[in-house]
Amino acid sequence: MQTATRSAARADQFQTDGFAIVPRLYQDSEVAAMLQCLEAATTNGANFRRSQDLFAIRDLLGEVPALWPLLHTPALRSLLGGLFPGGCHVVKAIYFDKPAGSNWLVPWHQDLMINVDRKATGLPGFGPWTRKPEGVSVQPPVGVLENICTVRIHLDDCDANNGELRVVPASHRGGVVLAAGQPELTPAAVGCPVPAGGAMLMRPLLLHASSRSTSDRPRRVVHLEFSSFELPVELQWRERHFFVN
Ligand SMILES: O=C(O)CCC(=O)C(=O)O
Repeated sequence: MQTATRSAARADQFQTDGFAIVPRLYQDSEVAAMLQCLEAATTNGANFRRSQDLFAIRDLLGEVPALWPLLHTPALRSLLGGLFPGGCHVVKAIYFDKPAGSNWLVPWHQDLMINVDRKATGLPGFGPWTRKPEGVSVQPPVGVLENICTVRIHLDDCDANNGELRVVPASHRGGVVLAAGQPELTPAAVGCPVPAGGAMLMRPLLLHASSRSTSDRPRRVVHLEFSSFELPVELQWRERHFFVN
């Protein structure tokens, strides 16, 4: 398939199903540079979580700003240009390392919370609020979530054995799904294998989960959320570090 046709098919799938796979967004040398940068990062503070089943860095681009020039390639800009013609900001970034044999599993959920700089009570449609050591988060109106595109960049080959994401196609179109409504939807789930250097695009409202790893291979992912939405003046995105245009 020609590149333009492939891009159009991917855009259609993203629109309809709420996710799409880009098999090759980064070259091997670019992935190697990202891994080197992450390995050099310090591992202390509220944004770092390390156990035998998971190593995670929250506010990744605040903690490891040297990673951004490695991520922000012409290929990423071109991908995002199709989704946000007027430009967008990174609004959340997390590194997930699910090591070989990890027991870390993630049950079915939607990503409903955004990270903000403060609690601003009385904003219509915003809530509930949470306050954790790393900062304040809030569930915004559905329109804010519908504007976000998550790009999960895979640094290792990922498949059903080492914790691929499972998703329910098109489940992002029904707004917030209550826990009682999930069993009706999850039998339609599909697995999302992604090769190293590839990326998975998804809408935060897409129902997703991931399993334990039964493999001797790690599964390292850079999770980036992008948005062009301007929050009400009382609030700022807590991790709005970089603009892409
Ligand atoms: O990376 C995973 O396995 C799950 C991550 C996830 O569900 C999330 O970021 O919401």
